[in-house]
Amino acid sequence: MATNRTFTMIKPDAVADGNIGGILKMIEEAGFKIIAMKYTRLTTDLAGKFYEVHKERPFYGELVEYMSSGPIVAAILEKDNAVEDFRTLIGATNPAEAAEGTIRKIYAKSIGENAVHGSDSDENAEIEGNFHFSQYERF
Ligand code: DAT
Ligand code: MG
Repeated sequence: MATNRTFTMIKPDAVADGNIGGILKMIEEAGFKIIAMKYTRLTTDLAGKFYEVHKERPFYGELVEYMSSGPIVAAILEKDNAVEDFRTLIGATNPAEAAEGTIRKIYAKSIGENAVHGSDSDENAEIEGNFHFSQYERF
């Protein structure tokens, strides 16, 4: 299991607002190496599968609709302690609670439209990276 990798998406609101460059700059300056990256758009089916763990939660429908509403940037990132360090860099789910200087504090609009995804465990980082990328798309 690759404990030095995590998976991220720059979400539709951040892409639409022209924040891809700003967010990637923060990610690179924090010492993450980009292993795989693509500009793509999730269908509602794919977004539903990606967030299947949240199926029973009241915001699931809204989340799936939002995540398929426009293009995203998906990426696999590498760094020592990647999952935990990336969660620290992005900040709390709700930007109102996110620490100063975090990506969500700077770029997120709300708890739903919160600019970026970050895996919550090594196991999910592996699953989520495999969801978006083949072995031939990793460098
Ligand atoms: P995180 O993205 O910080 O891992 P999560 O896994 O609990 O947060 O939820 C996944 C996404 O679902 C989150 O990024 C935004 C959305 N979401 C979470 N809680 C929500 C809520 N109370 N209302 C609306 N959307 C929510
Ligand atoms: Mg999560």
